[in-house]
Amino acid sequence: MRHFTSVHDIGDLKSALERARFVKENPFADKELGRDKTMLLIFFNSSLRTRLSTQRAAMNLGMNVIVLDVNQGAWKLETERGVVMDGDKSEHILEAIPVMGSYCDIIGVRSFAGLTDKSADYSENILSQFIKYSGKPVVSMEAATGHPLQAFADIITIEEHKKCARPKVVMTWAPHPKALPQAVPNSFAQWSAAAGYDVTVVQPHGYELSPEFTKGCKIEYNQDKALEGADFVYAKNWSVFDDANYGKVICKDMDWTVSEKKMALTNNAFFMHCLPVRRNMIVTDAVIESPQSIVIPEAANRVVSAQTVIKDILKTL
Ligand code: SN0
Repeated sequence: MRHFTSVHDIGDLKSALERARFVKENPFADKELGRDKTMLLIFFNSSLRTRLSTQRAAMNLGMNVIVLDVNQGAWKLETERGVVMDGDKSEHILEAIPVMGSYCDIIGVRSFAGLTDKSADYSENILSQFIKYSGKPVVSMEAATGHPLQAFADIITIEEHKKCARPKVVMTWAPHPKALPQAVPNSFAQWSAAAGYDVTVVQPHGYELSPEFTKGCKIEYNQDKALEGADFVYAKNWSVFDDANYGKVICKDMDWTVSEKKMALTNNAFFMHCLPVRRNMIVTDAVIESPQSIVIPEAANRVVSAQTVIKDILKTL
């Protein structure tokens, strides 16, 4: 693997899950692999889990790690070519990216969707410039349209908890006060379908995700009906993908909050969320604190997914 930006980069998912299992059971087996190698983590947006788990994963592999918050202390970056730079942006990304690439061996990038220009977001305009100009392998740490390290951790978690070969997995939209990207639900839909689960995506009308990512998933609009018999409930908010209302919030219906009443419709399902989660918007206190909530082991598996991916890349250097 050269770059890691989607499920297509990981190869056969079954063998990737086996590699992940090995990494989880033997976290320090490859400490020599990353010796004298440096991982640079670039954040254009906030992070807790991604920052810590990716750093931990690289350290487990013996790497040095440098973390940069672009918005805290670095020069403000221009990302559009051809602009007369007479405003507040001091440096162009076309210089910044190759410079950053020259300081490291692998580069991780977090750059959320702007949610105003759909074609810029869906062409991954920031991530693709890192791939083009850094000269180094690039790992997506949530880009505009996907969060593959999260989805890989989610699948690892489902494999650890499932009680049948092909569990029913329901990803449900839930209310949130802000407009959030489609990256996490896009990747979860894509990876869980690739894992061969019986996947349903349920959302209010107008919130349909890109069919490119929900291929192989059943699409529903009635949450109660979708939740019937679910083995896993994956809650997430996202903003509108459709052209007319791209990036907007068009529904805040609190009837979509995952509550004990909703969980009672399921097959005693496990509750999952990528975190951070808005309690009593996305999910009630009672559900997230219940024994069926696996949000903490899910987050812990972020080290495992990141370490598996970084190890695969290190092996090619
Ligand atoms: C991000 C998202 O893509 O939904 C990151 C998830 C891993 N979530 C948020 O930005 C939540 C922000 C908030 O205020 O709740």
